[in-house]
Amino acid sequence: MRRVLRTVTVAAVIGIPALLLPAGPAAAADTCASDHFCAYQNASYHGKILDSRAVSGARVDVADNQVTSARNIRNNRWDGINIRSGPLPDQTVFRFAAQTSVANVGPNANDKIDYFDVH
Ligand SMILES: [Ca+2]
Ligand SMILES: [Ca+2]
Repeated sequence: MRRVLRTVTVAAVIGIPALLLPAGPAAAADTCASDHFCAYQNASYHGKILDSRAVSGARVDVADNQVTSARNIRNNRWDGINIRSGPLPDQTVFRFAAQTSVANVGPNANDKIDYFDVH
Protein backbone atom coordinates (compact mmCIF):
# COMPACT_ATOMS: atom_id res chain seq x y z
CA MET A 1 0.00 0.00 0.00
CA ARG A 2 2.78 2.40 0.89
CA ARG A 3 4.51 1.73 -2.43
CA VAL A 4 1.37 2.51 -4.45
CA LEU A 5 0.91 5.85 -2.73
CA ARG A 6 4.49 6.89 -3.44
CA THR A 7 4.07 6.08 -7.14
CA VAL A 8 0.98 8.29 -7.39
CA THR A 9 2.76 11.17 -5.69
CA VAL A 10 5.74 11.03 -8.05
CA ALA A 11 3.43 11.05 -11.07
CA ALA A 12 1.66 14.14 -9.79
CA VAL A 13 4.94 16.01 -9.29
CA ILE A 14 6.15 15.11 -12.77
CA GLY A 15 2.88 16.38 -14.20
CA ILE A 16 3.31 19.94 -12.90
CA PRO A 17 5.81 21.19 -15.50
CA ALA A 18 3.46 20.12 -18.30
CA LEU A 19 0.95 22.67 -17.05
CA LEU A 20 3.52 25.45 -17.48
CA LEU A 21 4.15 24.74 -21.17
CA PRO A 22 2.57 27.12 -23.71
CA ALA A 23 -0.77 25.80 -24.91
CA GLY A 24 -0.85 25.53 -28.69
CA PRO A 25 -0.07 28.33 -31.17
CA ALA A 26 0.08 31.97 -30.04
CA ALA A 27 -3.18 33.88 -29.93
CA ALA A 28 -4.01 36.05 -32.94
CA ALA A 29 -2.94 39.70 -32.78
CA ASP A 30 -5.56 42.35 -32.08
CA THR A 31 -6.97 44.04 -35.16
CA CYS A 32 -6.80 47.68 -36.26
CA ALA A 33 -9.16 49.03 -38.88
CA SER A 34 -8.07 50.90 -42.00
CA ASP A 35 -7.50 54.63 -41.34
CA HIS A 36 -7.04 54.10 -37.59
CA PHE A 37 -4.02 54.36 -35.30
CA CYS A 38 -3.85 51.55 -32.71
CA ALA A 39 -1.42 51.10 -29.85
CA TYR A 40 -0.82 47.90 -27.88
CA GLN A 41 0.71 47.16 -24.51
CA ASN A 42 2.49 44.04 -25.76
CA ALA A 43 4.75 43.30 -28.73
CA SER A 44 3.32 42.21 -32.07
CA TYR A 45 -0.01 44.02 -31.62
CA HIS A 46 -1.40 42.26 -28.56
CA GLY A 47 -3.37 44.04 -25.85
CA LYS A 48 -4.89 47.09 -27.57
CA ILE A 49 -4.96 50.19 -25.37
CA LEU A 50 -5.69 52.86 -28.00
CA ASP A 51 -7.76 53.00 -31.18
CA SER A 52 -7.95 56.51 -32.65
CA ARG A 53 -8.67 58.52 -35.78
CA ALA A 54 -7.36 61.81 -34.40
CA VAL A 55 -6.24 64.34 -37.00
CA SER A 56 -3.10 66.42 -37.47
CA GLY A 57 -2.44 68.76 -34.57
CA ALA A 58 -4.14 66.58 -31.97
CA ARG A 59 -2.59 65.42 -28.71
CA VAL A 60 -3.91 61.95 -27.92
CA ASP A 61 -3.63 60.56 -24.41
CA VAL A 62 -2.80 56.90 -23.83
CA ALA A 63 -2.31 54.88 -20.63
CA ASP A 64 1.10 55.91 -19.31
CA ASN A 65 4.17 53.74 -19.76
CA GLN A 66 2.53 50.80 -21.52
CA VAL A 67 2.92 51.08 -25.30
CA THR A 68 5.13 48.42 -26.89
CA SER A 69 3.74 48.13 -30.43
CA ALA A 70 1.51 50.14 -32.74
CA ARG A 71 -0.14 50.14 -36.12
CA ASN A 72 -0.34 53.49 -37.89
CA ILE A 73 -2.83 52.96 -40.72
CA ARG A 74 -3.32 56.70 -41.18
CA ASN A 75 -1.65 59.12 -43.56
CA ASN A 76 0.06 61.21 -40.88
CA ARG A 77 2.98 60.71 -38.54
CA TRP A 78 2.33 59.96 -34.86
CA ASP A 79 5.06 60.83 -32.35
CA GLY A 80 5.15 58.91 -29.07
CA ILE A 81 5.97 61.36 -26.27
CA ASN A 82 7.38 60.62 -22.82
CA ILE A 83 6.50 63.19 -20.15
CA ARG A 84 9.52 64.45 -18.21
CA SER A 85 9.32 66.51 -15.05
CA GLY A 86 11.13 69.58 -13.78
CA PRO A 87 13.12 71.60 -16.31
CA LEU A 88 13.20 68.79 -18.85
CA PRO A 89 10.83 69.12 -21.83
CA ASP A 90 8.68 66.18 -22.86
CA GLN A 91 10.67 63.81 -25.02
CA THR A 92 9.80 62.22 -28.36
CA VAL A 93 10.85 58.61 -27.92
CA PHE A 94 9.44 57.12 -31.14
CA ARG A 95 8.11 58.39 -34.48
CA PHE A 96 5.49 56.24 -36.16
CA ALA A 97 5.61 57.08 -39.87
CA ALA A 98 2.38 57.16 -41.87
CA GLN A 99 1.11 53.74 -42.92
CA THR A 100 3.70 51.92 -40.80
CA SER A 101 3.35 49.13 -38.26
CA VAL A 102 5.96 48.64 -35.54
CA ALA A 103 5.89 45.26 -33.77
CA ASN A 104 8.24 46.43 -30.99
CA VAL A 105 9.40 49.99 -30.35
CA GLY A 106 12.57 48.76 -28.67
CA PRO A 107 14.23 49.50 -25.32
CA ASN A 108 14.49 53.28 -25.80
CA ALA A 109 10.71 53.71 -26.12
CA ASN A 110 9.15 50.59 -24.59
CA ASP A 111 6.80 51.38 -21.68
CA LYS A 112 7.66 55.10 -21.83
CA ILE A 113 5.07 56.74 -24.10
CA ASP A 114 2.47 58.85 -22.25
CA TYR A 115 0.73 60.55 -25.19
CA PHE A 116 0.94 60.98 -28.95
CA ASP A 117 1.34 64.15 -31.00
CA VAL A 118 -0.32 63.75 -34.39
CA HIS A 119 1.45 65.50 -37.29
CA1 LIG B 1 6.37 57.96 -19.52
CA1 LIG C 1 -1.07 59.25 -20.73
